[in-house]
Amino acid sequence: MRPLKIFLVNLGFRRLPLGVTPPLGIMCIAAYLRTKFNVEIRIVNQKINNMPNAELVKQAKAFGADVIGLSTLTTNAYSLPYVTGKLKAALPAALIVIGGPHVSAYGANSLEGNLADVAVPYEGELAFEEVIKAYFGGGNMTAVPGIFRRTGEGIMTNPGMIPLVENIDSLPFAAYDLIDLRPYWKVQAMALLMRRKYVSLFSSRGCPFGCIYCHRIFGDKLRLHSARRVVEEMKFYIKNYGVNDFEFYDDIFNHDQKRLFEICELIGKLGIKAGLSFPNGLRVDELNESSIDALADAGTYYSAFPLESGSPRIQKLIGKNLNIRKYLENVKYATSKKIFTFGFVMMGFPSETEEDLKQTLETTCISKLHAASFYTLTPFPNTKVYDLALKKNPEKLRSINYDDKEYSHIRFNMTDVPDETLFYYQRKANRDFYMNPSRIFRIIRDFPQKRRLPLYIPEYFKRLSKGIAS
Ligand code: B12
Ligand code: SF4
Repeated sequence: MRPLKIFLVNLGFRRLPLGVTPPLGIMCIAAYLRTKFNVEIRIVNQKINNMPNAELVKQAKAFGADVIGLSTLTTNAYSLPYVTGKLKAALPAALIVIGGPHVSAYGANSLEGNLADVAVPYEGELAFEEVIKAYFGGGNMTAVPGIFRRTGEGIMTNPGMIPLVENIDSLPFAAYDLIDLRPYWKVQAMALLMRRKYVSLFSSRGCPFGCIYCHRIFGDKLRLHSARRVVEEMKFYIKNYGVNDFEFYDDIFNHDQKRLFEICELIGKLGIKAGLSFPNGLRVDELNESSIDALADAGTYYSAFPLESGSPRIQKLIGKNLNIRKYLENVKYATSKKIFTFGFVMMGFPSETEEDLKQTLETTCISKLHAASFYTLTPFPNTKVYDLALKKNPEKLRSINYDDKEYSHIRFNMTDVPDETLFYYQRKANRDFYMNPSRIFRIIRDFPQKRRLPLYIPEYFKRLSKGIAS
């Protein structure tokens, strides 16, 4: 029997100054499906070369896809009507499945306005396997729990929860062999770095915290790869791709301290000078001097240090409940270990007051962070903050256009203060935080790619004028 042809796409375009990362979601799906079926898989990451939608469709047709899997964030989902429409016309017999964070956010609504057949929210491996079995193996599509289906009677939701992989060590390594890594080494990754040979890794799934702005794609139970498995995977990439630099995208890499120490110890035994970065952040108040030492000794040179808010009231409201004192201590210590510390800060929460904004500004300015981004809250559907904003500010919420939005250019105001006040504090934060000779000195001293620093100047000026010019 000929192999089933599966065409997997990471949708969306790369807009400067954003980076582009290996499409781990569809690479994990591909690696898993090929252990289950006789398949030929093609992976396309539209973001790496900004491949036009029409070209995407042409390639799927030339490949002769039986199944098309489209992975999308909400910001990229505006392509779905065009892409699924053209794919249906070009390959009428193919099964079109959509998945990824957008489906987790929009649920059954993710099938509205496009021609996809099935939508899979949350973790994809087991559900996609079941969908393929049902469609091609004479099974029953109504029996796959938690998915959304287009039927003659409309869009249906299957009862039950998407099945999750219990022991994630049983999953194969992401299918790096199905992408060409070289273009990724030339462009900015998730860390603000480029031109380095790296791979991206996910060493855990799920998160036990409950921040109100987050979807928690992988559920609320933390499932960990064992330390041994994490380092085996690193060894595999070192051997097969000649890399020694690793970007971890975990939601909460350091929650299990014992594992953190084990991983760092095993990395120490690899006999190479590894570079580690955590551009999606660490839970900073769960660090301490020993774990920071272990991370630094294992090669950590860059990490996001998410603060979100310097106001204890807002910390409580958003369910992050970060211990701000510990945050500041750990940032200081990590910075003293020459780890480049990048703060994530959000402004614009529902009910946020001028006093809260001031506290956030002051906390970031007294911190030893090297750099920080002051984002504006974007409430995504299927999060608690969305529901909160819907109650307080329904008109503003309905006017949000998510298409192609980028981190720092978003300007929604869900607070109780006027736009002028919110954006004044964002501009002031950018000004006061960076116009600090000691910080500028530390940035120049510790940024891993000093020659790139001038490239950030235009972006910095854009942020300084946020709310005035844009
Ligand atoms: C790396 C990353 C990025 C990369 C690009 C990622 C990409 N896919 O293109 C960069 C740095 C560019 C980025 C940018 C942004 N990101 Co981002 N990012 C991440 C991060 C940290 C890791 C993604 C990852 O590799 N995950 C690991 C893989 C294994 O998981 P996965 O992709 O979700 O795939 C699994 C399932 O979703 C599912 N699945 C995925 N695809 C498919 C396809 C099919 C057919 C099926 C059946 C299943 C399926 O199965 C997979 C395996 O179980 C996540 C956080 C997270 N926890 O995932 C946020 C996350 C994806 N980002 C998010 C956001 C909000 C953004 C921004 C919009 C931020 C902003 N305000 O500017 C921008 C988007 C800008 C743009 N215009 O594109 C949100 C998405 C919310 C949403 N509703 O879309 C996330 C989930 C963070 C969060 N907790 O809210 N991001
Ligand atoms: S710690 Fe991160 S992954 Fe966990 S709920 Fe908060 S934002 Fe989401």
